[in-house]
Amino acid sequence: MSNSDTVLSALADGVLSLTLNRPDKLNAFNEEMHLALRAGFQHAHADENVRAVLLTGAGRGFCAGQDLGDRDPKKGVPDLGQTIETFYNPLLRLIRSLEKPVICAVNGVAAGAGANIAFACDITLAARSARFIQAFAKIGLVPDSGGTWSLPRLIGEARAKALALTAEPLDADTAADWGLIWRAVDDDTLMEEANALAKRLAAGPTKGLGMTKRAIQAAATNSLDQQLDLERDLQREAGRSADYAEGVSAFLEKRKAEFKGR
Ligand code: T3D
Repeated sequence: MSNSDTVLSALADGVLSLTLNRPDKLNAFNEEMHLALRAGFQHAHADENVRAVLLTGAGRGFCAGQDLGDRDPKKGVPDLGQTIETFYNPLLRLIRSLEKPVICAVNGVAAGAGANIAFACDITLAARSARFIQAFAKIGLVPDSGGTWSLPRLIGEARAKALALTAEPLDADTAADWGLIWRAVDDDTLMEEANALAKRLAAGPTKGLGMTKRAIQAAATNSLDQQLDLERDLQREAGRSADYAEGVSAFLEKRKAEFKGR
C-alpha cells in the first residue's frame, strides 16, 4: 500500500479505514492523494483480512473534489478527459467492484467529485452539519465520478438536474430524506456510529454480503428475468460457503454465528 500521508490507512477488526488527509484543502484530490486512495482500495481487493472499508476525511471537510490549485487555465487548454480516465474512473470502478462493504462517513462538506464518491459507496452516513455540493456547475464542468449515473437513479431526474445545474448545497438531513445517503447523524457521534457499522459488517458473511452488493448493482441494467437468473446463480454460490453453513448451524444451535468471510 502507498505510504503517502495524503491518505491515512489502518486495519483493525477486519475494517480498513482510509482517511483522506489534506485538511487544509478540505481533502481535495491532488495526484498523490489519488494514487494513495487507489492503493488503499487495491489493498482492500487483494487482502482477505480486509472485510469492510471505512472511508472518511480528516479535518472539517470530507472532500472538495479536484484540487483546483493544480489546474492553471493560463497554461493552456487541459485534457480533463485524461484525468477522469486516469484517476476518477478507476477509483469509482474499484469502489463499485469491491465485493466487500464500503462505508462512507461524510464528516463535512463533500463537493464535486467528493460528493459523488460518497454516493458511490455502499452505505453512506453523514454528520448533520455536512453539505453535498455538485460544484461542477460553478466552474463550467459536468458532474463526474458517476454523478450523472447515480444522482438520477437515487433521487430521480428532477432533483438530479436541479442539484447539478444550480450547484446549491444540500444538507445531510435532506440528503438522507431523499435517499442519497443512508443516514444523517449528530456530528459528535458520526465516527462512533460509522466505526461500529463497519466493524459489524466486517464480522459478517463477507462472501454473501459481497454477492448481495453485486446483485443490487447489476439490477440497474438487468431485466427481471436476468436478475432472477443472477439471484439463482449467486444463491448457489452462497449456499456453498462456509459462512452459510456456520449461519445455519448457529441458528439451529441457538448461538451467535462466527463468520470467517469464507
Ligand atoms: O480537473 C479535473 O481533473 C476534472 C475533475 C474534476 C472533479 C471535480 O471535483 S471538479 C470540482 C472541484 N471542486 C470545487 O469546485 C469545489 C471548490 N471548493 C468550494 O467551492 C468550497 O471550498 C467549498 C464549498 C467546498 C467549501 O467552502 P468553505 O467556505 O467551507 O471553505 P473554503 O474557505 O472555500 O475552503 C477552505 C480552504 O480549502 C481554502 O484554502 P485557504 O484559502 O484556506 O488557503 C480553499 O481554497 C481550499 N479548497 C477548497 N476546495 C478546494 C480548495 N483548494 C483547492 N481545490 C479545491 N477544490
